[in-house]
Amino acid sequence: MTLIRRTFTAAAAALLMAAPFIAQAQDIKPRLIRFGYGLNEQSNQGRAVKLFAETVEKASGGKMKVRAIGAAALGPDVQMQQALIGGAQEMMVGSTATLVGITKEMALWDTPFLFNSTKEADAILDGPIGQKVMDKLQEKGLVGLVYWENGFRNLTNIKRPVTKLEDLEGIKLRVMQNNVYLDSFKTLGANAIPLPFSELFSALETKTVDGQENPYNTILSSKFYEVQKYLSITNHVYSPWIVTVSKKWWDGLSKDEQKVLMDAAKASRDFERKDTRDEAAKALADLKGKGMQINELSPAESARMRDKLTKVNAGIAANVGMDLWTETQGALAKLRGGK
Ligand code: KDG
Repeated sequence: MTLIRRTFTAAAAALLMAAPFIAQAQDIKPRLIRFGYGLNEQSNQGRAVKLFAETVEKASGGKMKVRAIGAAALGPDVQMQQALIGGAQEMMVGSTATLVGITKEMALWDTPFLFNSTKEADAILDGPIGQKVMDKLQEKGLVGLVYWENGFRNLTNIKRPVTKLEDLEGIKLRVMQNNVYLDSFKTLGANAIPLPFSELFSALETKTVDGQENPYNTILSSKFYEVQKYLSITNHVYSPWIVTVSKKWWDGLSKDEQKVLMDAAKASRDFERKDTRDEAAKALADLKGKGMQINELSPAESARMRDKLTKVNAGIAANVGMDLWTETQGALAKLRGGK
């Protein structure tokens, strides 16, 4: 046998011997998951993403690593959604309201005063109706895992306390990029201006807008109290967040990997809801301590707001589909002890 053949044979033998170790070395290279979100690391959103990351790494024995990337460093919700659809990013959490452009049924969750309590919200979102809406994402290249709680939204502004509907007249109010929010606040007389969350603080600071609406947790964690004087408690809508993954990427995972992610998503949902509610319970006192002037709409004024906003419901029902709308109203009536 010539020298060249002998050398080649020896090299081939060595490679064959090393193959399992190379394979094993490749095996331990962790699967990296980029998880983008819009609030900061200290927010309820950031704390829940951190817990999700820790749970995935532990459950996968280090074979799956989640890189939590907050403060909209990967872009606003709508940009991250496109990155997931294209497969350039693996995971995100964001508002269901910013998903309406992709899946119109998500507008169901924008309905003013849809839920009267977090108990109702959990029951519907985690039940068949929430799953049905979530499943609609798949035809658009996204997979919804769980809903988290953003929370009941309230108004802040620099002009005046909102004690009655007329006080909203002419206030430049930032809203999420979503037609229901736009229509709702135009109906209430505000000058509604859609902006991504990532631009909100600077828009408030430069007085490009006078006010905004968000749950207490976000007003606290995003330090809106530094640039807003009045907080008016309206609880005008319950806003969910939703944890989504790229379907392109999800479909390439093993069943075991998908189970690790789904189990961690459910654990993070339960953690996030409790953490958010605990924080919200003391947020008013915290915000008062930061100098905000707080008022609560009277039941009569709240009823006026509800009545005025039912005008948008017909548009939502037509948009999401009467079957889904009717099913939701029926499920809520049942929860409330109705027929
Ligand atoms: O990633 C930030 C989004 O979750 C955002 O939708 C939060 O409620 C929000 C808002 O007002 O934009």
